[in-house]
Amino acid sequence: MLSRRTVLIGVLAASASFGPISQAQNPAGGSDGNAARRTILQLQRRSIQVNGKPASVFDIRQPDGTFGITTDVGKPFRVRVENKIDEPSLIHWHGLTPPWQQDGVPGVSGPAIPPGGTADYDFPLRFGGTFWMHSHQGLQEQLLMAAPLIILDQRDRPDQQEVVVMLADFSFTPPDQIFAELKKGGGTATPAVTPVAAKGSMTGMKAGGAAKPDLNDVKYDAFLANDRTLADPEVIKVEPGGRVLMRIINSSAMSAYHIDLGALNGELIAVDGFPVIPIIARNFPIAVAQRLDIRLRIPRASGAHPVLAVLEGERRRTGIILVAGNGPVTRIPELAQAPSTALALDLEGRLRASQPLTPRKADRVHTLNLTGDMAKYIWSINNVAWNKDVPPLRITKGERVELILVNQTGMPHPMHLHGHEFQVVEIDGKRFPGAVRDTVLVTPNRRVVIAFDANNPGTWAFHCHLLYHLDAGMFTTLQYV
Ligand SMILES: [Cu+2]
Repeated sequence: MLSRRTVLIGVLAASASFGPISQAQNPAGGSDGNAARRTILQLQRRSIQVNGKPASVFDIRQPDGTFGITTDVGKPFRVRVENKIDEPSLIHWHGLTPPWQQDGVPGVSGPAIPPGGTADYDFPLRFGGTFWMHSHQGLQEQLLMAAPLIILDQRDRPDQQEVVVMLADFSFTPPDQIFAELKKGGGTATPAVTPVAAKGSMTGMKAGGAAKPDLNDVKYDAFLANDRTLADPEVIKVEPGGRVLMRIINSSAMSAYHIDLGALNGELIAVDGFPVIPIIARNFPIAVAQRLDIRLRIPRASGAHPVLAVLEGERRRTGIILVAGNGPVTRIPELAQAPSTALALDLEGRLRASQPLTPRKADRVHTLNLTGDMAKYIWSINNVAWNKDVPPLRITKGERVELILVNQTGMPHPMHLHGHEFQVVEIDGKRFPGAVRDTVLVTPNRRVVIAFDANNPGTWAFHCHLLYHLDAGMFTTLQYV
């Protein structure tokens, strides 16, 4: 018996029987008693200014204007998504562990929400931290269909100000055109795309033999921090002598950065929402889809403290400015003095989870070679570009599973597992109790092993989070009951 006055669309009626997700033709309200307690998220269009020009992008916002969601651990994640754009969409709760039907991957966890439709979500939040949400439909993420998803827990202190920074890469070229140009290869590339085919073979070996990664194969028009460039950055007032928790979310489609704290020391306390034994530094790498929670102690003197994100391998950067007291805000050039390095695995090798998985021998191991053809822009796993006929990787409920990720390409790949947190347990043969997280970078010619417990049965995506690699086929699924 449906107690809610919800009209189910045929295709989703089946999934409704698995769990509380349903897709309604009538919007929130009516006699739906839960509707009042649901957080509404509206997918819509909005206009922003980039480099002085208007751009139409997507938006995920509550009716009161709140961007994304901030909630508390222990509360249910009770959300209704309303699709107010003129194309199908579906939102993935990146890093959360919902029942698989609510994971938001079209064609894997359920169908997309049609224009004008809604979908309901209701599941417990097992842990706190910095997460995010984004469309998993087509290339919508490139047009900023993403928002913060912050789950407060006992780590959040009343005496600390929280600052969320969403990093994004932006192009005036439509995403499908960017993708088409990437697939055409280097010869006819427009300014939006670097001639990838000319940059090196797929193994990353150039003439002369030195391995050098291929980076940044899309040339973006701008890099945004909270929708703004360094020409007109967000300026955030902070308390002199106060504590600030920076929640940095890399929602970029294709771009990784070095977070540059300038003269401030930052205390890295969590990655991808999960606590680590703190590491103090002024520079932290962040790959696509990853998050960094960094605590700052603001000096007592008045002053401006830029928090910058420098594109890997380049001088281009973005960021925000923290201002304490009456500190003057000076313009920060959009180009750093020198190009940064490519992201490496040094920090990953030093990170230690403060709440590691219980040590245990793996019951099942899958080796996943990250493969590709740079010239044709086909990206794959074990040389199979994903399609609906690819069988899921088999695992069994209750197992400790290890995935051996071997990057056989010349590009770095940030690999994301849905529905489970995992622990990094090995890099290039060296075992260690590394960070618990949901997205790990595997740089060219390196081998990274992750471990997780098969405790959330269903069909789950595992993929490279570079948007065009994902769309080109570096994607697979795991399945168990
Ligand atoms: Cu990739």
